[in-house]
Amino acid sequence: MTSSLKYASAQFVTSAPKLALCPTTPLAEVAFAGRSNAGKSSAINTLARNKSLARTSKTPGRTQLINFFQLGTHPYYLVDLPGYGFAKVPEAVKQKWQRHLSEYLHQRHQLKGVVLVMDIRHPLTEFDQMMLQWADERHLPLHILLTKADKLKSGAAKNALFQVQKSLAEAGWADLVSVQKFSSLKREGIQTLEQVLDTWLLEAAVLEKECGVAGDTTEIPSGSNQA
Ligand SMILES: Nc1nc2c(ncn2[C@@H]2O[C@H](COP(=O)(O)OP(=O)(O)O)[C@@H](O)[C@H]2O)c(=O)[nH]1
Ligand SMILES: [Mg+2]
Repeated sequence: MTSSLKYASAQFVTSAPKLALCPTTPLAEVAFAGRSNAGKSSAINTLARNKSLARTSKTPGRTQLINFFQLGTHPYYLVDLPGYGFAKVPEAVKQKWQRHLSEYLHQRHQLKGVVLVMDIRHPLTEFDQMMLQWADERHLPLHILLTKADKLKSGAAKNALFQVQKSLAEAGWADLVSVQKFSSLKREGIQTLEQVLDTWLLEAAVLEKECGVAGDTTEIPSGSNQA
């Protein structure tokens, strides 16, 4: 199935260091969160079919801004959040970032869902669990990308997926959280991800239309596949 939204048309719009400076436009957005170096920016680039859109880095912790990418002229943003969990940063800076991230996730009303990116070889870290907790507190849907799946043999990757699903079920997260394998290198899993984002963003558009949110006069793209 092809996607209704034009992810390949994503373009950089702006960066913000914290919630108070994020764009105030009424666009619906989905945020990519995860440990530093997990593969967030690469996943956005893979989705956008543009290797140089979001800056990727071999040096963890360099991106400390919230980066907004708009889908062409559609009223939607993909948001690249700063990574957490990198070691070489003073504790005070880590605390500050954790606060900014928490504020964004708890209070950003344009946020319709979180894509939590994890290295398939190191899933469900303590920070990842905190993100799950924060999303749950707001009843936000969350989709886990187990990325760098190309680093494991097929059987081991399937097993990693199964183990994460099992842990989510045991922790009572299974209802609100979905999970898939992904590889930016092999471009594996793009369609599954697009379907999830389509659902979140197009549902948000329908709800806003029905509720008559001021300022949003944008058409919902035709051929949308929401239920
Ligand atoms: N093999 C492989 N490497 C990846 C994949 N995704 C990202 N990387 C590499 O992992 C490093 C960190 O990626 P980046 O997207 O910058 O991570 P971020 O800090 O979460 O935004 C870079 O060297 C990427 O080339 C993947 O799917 N497969
Ligand atoms: Mg990045």
